[in-house]
Amino acid sequence: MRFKNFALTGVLSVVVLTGSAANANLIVNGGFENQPNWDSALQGDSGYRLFSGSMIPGWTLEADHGATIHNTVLYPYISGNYSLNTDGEGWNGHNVDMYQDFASGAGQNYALSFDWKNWYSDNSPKLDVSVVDTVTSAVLAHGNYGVSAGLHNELFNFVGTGNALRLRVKCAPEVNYNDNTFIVDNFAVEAVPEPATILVVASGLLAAARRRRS
Ligand SMILES: [Ca+2]
Ligand SMILES: [Ca+2]
Repeated sequence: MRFKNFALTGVLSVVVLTGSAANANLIVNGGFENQPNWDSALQGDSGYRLFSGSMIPGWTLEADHGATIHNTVLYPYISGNYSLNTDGEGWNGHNVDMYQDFASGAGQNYALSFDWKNWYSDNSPKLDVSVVDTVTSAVLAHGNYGVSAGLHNELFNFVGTGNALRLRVKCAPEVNYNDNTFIVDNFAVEAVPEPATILVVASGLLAAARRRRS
């Protein structure tokens, strides 16, 4: 009876550990809700602001690229108080090209999720989202989107390499103007528990308990 209790306790601890790891978003400011530079933007009005460099916490914009952030006052958004409009207002003849890096564990399963929708229906620019290994350049997740009605919730599963991985959001192809085609929001990368591992650990503990009982 004592060993049976030991086995049960072991199984419960494994479930709790993996469950808590699954809830942490590895992407900083993935919903664009942190906007401390709203009042010092490159341009804007009461409904949007244009940012460059590292003005959006967590994200780095490539040189000569801008990112447009909408609030909820005048222009479309997805959730919270802010969303990204990927045209970057065509600033310097470019659309958005921004990224952020996050650490990955070798062999660890991850899920990338984000939301997007169209505002205008310009077929020239495409929204391009990827996760690339910063050391090997291996592409672990990639999506390219055009004009499609409704709100889209994208989900990619990929396996970590142990290297830093780079989440990039850009337009490919881009256009050199304020196309207003894509609104995106809620970028998240979360470690995913491996059900097979839990079963193996659980059955191992039960087998050990049985051996000690006999
Ligand atoms: Ca948001
Ligand atoms: Ca715009």
